[in-house]
Amino acid sequence: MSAPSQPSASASAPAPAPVSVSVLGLGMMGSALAAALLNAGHRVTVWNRSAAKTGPLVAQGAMPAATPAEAVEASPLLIVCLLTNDNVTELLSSLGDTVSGKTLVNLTNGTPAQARELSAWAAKHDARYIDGGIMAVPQMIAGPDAFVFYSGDEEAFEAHRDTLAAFGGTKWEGSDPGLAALNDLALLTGMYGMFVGVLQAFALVRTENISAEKFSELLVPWITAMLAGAPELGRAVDTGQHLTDVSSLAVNQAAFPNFLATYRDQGVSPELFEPFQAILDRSIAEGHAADGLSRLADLLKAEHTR
Ligand code: FVH
Repeated sequence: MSAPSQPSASASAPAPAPVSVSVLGLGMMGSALAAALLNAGHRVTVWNRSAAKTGPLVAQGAMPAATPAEAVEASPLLIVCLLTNDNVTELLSSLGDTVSGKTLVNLTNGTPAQARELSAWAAKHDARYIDGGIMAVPQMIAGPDAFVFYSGDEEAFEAHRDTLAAFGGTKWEGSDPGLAALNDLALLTGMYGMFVGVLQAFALVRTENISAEKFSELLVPWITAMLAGAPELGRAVDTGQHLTDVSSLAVNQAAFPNFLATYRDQGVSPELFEPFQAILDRSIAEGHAADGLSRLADLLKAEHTR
């Protein structure tokens, strides 16, 4: 398995030779992907369950496929971007052996387990499988900040890397097909956790008619400064050295009831933060009072994996 790589930018690279690519699924994201391939000079065939969505892309030079099988027939490289992997499984089941000899790049959001299952399905049908996790919204595709995690068939990835660079940076995670989804979901976990805190803070300040937008001027630099400590926190998680002289779990556990009480007093639901009190309480009960917050990453693991 190769070492994870940094996203490689496509901006300064020479334009890759035009190739034939089929894009199956033209929702907001699939349409952005197909447009990026067209802009990069490739021959693009498009298919969507609701045929009307092919219109704008055909106007830009794409060829419409009337059926998924026609899209598969048209190109050696197939990009699939549907709503869920259940939709992908259903689509692939209808295609069967027609995918033989093709490279299938699945950019649908899903779980590592689903990616491994789809990879096994592809292998059974003599197709090469690459799973991807898109770290961008459709408007960012092909821009400087977009990148995509990839994992699965490394030879196929290397063969198509230049074409895939049309979407943004390419970040190879390894030959286990589940790794792209794992990294994707881990980054999004950090994002959701952050926004949960931001939204709770907004709800709290609004109870006193403080402008949430104005408050964000304090919040953004504060969160940014706190996040600068993430590598140190990560090191503690990696090494299991959780003892701290900064802010112990005992101190956090003693203070956290103030947060929950304030939410209730001010008429804000504590439902998103009560689980945090519960794990702080468990950390003390299990004897980790002198450790820092990094210990919680261990406590979050299912018992049999600790
Ligand atoms: N949009 C975003 O910001 C995020 C960014 C990160 C990656 N996600 C994931 O990308 C997948 C597609 O998302 P999307 O934004 O394109 O979603 P929609 O615009 O809702 O399009 C959904 C497409 O899926 C087709 N589809 C749904 N069910 C089926 C089915 N049973 N069989 C075949 N196709 C199906 C749908 O077709 P239609 O409704 O137009 O006929 C659209 O093409 C997703 O995994 C995100 O999590 C996007």
